[in-house]
Amino acid sequence: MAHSPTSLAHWGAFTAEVAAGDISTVTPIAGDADPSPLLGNLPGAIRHRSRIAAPAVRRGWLRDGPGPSDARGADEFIEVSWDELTELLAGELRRIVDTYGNEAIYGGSYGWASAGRFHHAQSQVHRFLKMLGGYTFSRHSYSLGATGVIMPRVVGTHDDLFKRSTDWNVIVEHTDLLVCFGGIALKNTGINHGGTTGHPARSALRSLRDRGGRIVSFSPLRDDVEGDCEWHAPIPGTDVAVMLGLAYVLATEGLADRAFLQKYCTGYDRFERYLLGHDDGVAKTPQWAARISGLEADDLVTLARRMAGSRTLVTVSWSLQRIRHGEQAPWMGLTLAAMLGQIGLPGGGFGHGYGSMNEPGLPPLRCRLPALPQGLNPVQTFIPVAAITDMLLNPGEPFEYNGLSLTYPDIKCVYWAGGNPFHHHQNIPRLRRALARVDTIVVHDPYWTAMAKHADIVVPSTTSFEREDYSGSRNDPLLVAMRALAQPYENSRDDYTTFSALATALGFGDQFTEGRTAREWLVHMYEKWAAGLDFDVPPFEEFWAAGQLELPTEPGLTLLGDFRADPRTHRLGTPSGVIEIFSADIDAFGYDDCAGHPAWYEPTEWLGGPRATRYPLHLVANQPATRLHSQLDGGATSQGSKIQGREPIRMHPVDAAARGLVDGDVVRVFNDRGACLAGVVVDDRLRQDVVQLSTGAWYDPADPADPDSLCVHGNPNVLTDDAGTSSLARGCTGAHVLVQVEKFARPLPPVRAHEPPRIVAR
Ligand SMILES: Nc1nc2c(c(=O)[nH]1)N[C@H]1C(S)=C(S)[C@@H](COP(=O)(O)OP(=O)(O)OC[C@H]3O[C@@H](n4cnc5c(=O)[nH]c(N)nc54)[C@H](O)[C@@H]3O)O[C@H]1N2
Ligand SMILES: Nc1nc2c(c(=O)[nH]1)N[C@H]1C(S)=C(S)[C@@H](COP(=O)(O)OP(=O)(O)OC[C@H]3O[C@@H](n4cnc5c(=O)[nH]c(N)nc54)[C@H](O)[C@@H]3O)O[C@H]1N2
Ligand SMILES: [Mo]
Repeated sequence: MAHSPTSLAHWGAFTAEVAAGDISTVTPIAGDADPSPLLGNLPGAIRHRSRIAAPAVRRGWLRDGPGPSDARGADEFIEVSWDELTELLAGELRRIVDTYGNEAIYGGSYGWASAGRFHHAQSQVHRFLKMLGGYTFSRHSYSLGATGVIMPRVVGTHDDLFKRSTDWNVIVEHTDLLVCFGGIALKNTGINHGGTTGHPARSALRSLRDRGGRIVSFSPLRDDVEGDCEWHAPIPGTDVAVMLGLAYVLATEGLADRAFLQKYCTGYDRFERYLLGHDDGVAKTPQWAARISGLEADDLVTLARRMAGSRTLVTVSWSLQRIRHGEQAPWMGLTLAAMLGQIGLPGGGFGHGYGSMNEPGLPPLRCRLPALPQGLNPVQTFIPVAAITDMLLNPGEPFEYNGLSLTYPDIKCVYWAGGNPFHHHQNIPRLRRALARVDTIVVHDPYWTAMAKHADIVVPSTTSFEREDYSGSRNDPLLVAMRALAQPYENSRDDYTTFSALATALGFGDQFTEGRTAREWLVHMYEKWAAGLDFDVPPFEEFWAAGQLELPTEPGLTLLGDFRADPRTHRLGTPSGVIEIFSADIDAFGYDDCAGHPAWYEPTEWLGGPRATRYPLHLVANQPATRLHSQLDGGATSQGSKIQGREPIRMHPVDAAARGLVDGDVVRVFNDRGACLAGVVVDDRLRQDVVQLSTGAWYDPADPADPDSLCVHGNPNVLTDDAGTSSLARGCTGAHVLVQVEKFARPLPPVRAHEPPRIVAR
């Protein structure tokens, strides 16, 4: 048994024992004070039965050639050699480009893939497709679809809200009142894109409390803040109304900081007219907010006064913008913080994403990281990332996005490497119908995910544990060498090797590889990076031997501290240079679902609306505590949470009793879009009428040929609505959906999600 040097996943750095070609035990690195439980999914990940052993082609595609097909997801596969795969795939890409043009390739290929600066699947696939002549691409993320559009317009940036957020140490020292909308869910802070080598959030919250700081959490789930806190459980999706109720108290009791609003903001007056009801006759009083949110008006009045009297940090989790009208919560959170006048003061102001990812609160690097050059995409056509089904079903149709009138392209080939749309996209029955209409779907993945099973050409990738790389992230001090822990599984290959062979077959091999092996790229990227730094780093071999390299960071930041200190020099990137509580640009778009100032809009999927009479439970489809998205769902930590093999659904005791349900029952969760099975966990740490079913259980249709089939495993995206946040951002709205739950009385169908599809001889 060999003990490895350090390696790394998006959820932490570790060493591993390796036996018989697989990870057997994992030990977090010594410096990580609060390692992620997700490390428990790694043992057995390399030789798991869901691995793809060899290149494979869907039988119907091989037989009939490219074209629309309803058989995707139900068909058998035929294994082919690498040479045959390269020839088939290169030929098909050439055919698409020659017949329809590069725009007909959708290469958005959204997804988290694995950590690693060189083998990062997104970087590889985008570099390859750019050199092929380009592809239709996607903008923004499922994570921050609404924030990514609204916040640059109103505060001039979205990235810096996380990258240059107020440091945990500043919060610990200065914040008196931490008012968190969406809690600070420690389960989520295990993760950081590109990996993370320390997890300070838990101890920061503890130290804050030790100093006398108070935490107020607005969330349907009590355990979104661990330990002592004041818990308010509004009806999900009503946070903006709650914030307006608080703002009303500030505005009418002389508690709003008018000097701050005058100097650092624009458009407060326009917003205040709305707040006080001068235009629509509806004053957004605490009583008004209480009627919508189900909270007590007096509690809001008291809290607003406390917020004005203390050093207060208002935080908004990312989940609050992954719902219909998701633009409003971060914009209104910022507005509320602006009214308190503490933006830019240590421990006060605004935060976005504490408890969503590890990054907020961590000091940023003072330098960039080594990177694989990407080149430019000759094709300009794009969609907002979560519009994939809309695009595939509506070629040639116009749509609105961020003030632009755009047209959906006619896609013939969908190319995916490093993501899983059957994890991330809403309304899977609709997605399946959309995927059925293209000519060819190509998927690179190490595992037989549902996306791989719905592909025509399946490319078996290695995992990051079977190759050499290094990784780091912009708010973590360590660049970590990732040593290969085992040989590539069966006939799998890293994506670089696949794309190199394809590029060679297509005539641009030298341009793609620049004549370098993967190892030579690691050295080259490192050396190029090192040459651009204003401090010295050791030569590559020395870094590689040491296993890690500590980089300088910028501790002690306060978000927008420099803007407050000197608003002229640190003018924001908004049209006015200051915070836009009213945006003339957004107003000019004339959208009826996103006006020029933050406002309350009734969502469709909420307990206060008409749909709730048919589907009376509000399902929170949040991030899973036991894995990263769908990754390693077959691992021990994830499997350990399942109930009779199904994903757990948490229910309030009153809701469970009303349906005759007890712990361990299997239920059918359904609405008019679809249905899935899940295993009941009765828990009073939820608001009544709320159920929680996290994302990430692999889609497992009882009848793979039927797009409307019951998912027997518990993927909430068979239920969610594929509606955008608004005409402004068209972000993902998968966080919320209304459902009904009933006992599943029939014999339990087997879970086959992690079994490979049928592979047949030619
Ligand atoms: N209902 C609902 N839906 C949601 C959300 C929600 O809150 N509610 N959240 C959304 C959010 S925030 C996100 S970010 C998305 C996440 O959606 P994704 O990022 O698409 O989900 P992952 O499961 O991380 O998919 C990554 C895939 O990459 C594969 N992979 C790993 N390493 C490699 C590699 O080296 N090469 C290749 N080729 N493949 C590799 C993995 O096996 C896996 O299949 O989901 C979104 N979906
Ligand atoms: N363990 C783990 N951690 C992860 C991930 C993962 O897959 N697993 N994914 C990572 C990724 S890609 C992302 S983008 C981030 C996402 O970060 P978030 O979007 O913030 O994560 P969620 O877990 O969806 O939501 C956080 C909490 O918000 C609460 N919430 C939901 N709806 C409402 C509401 O209407 N009002 C209020 N007040 N609260 C609400 C839920 O109770 C939920 O637990 O997480 C990251 N962290
Ligand atoms: Mo995300």
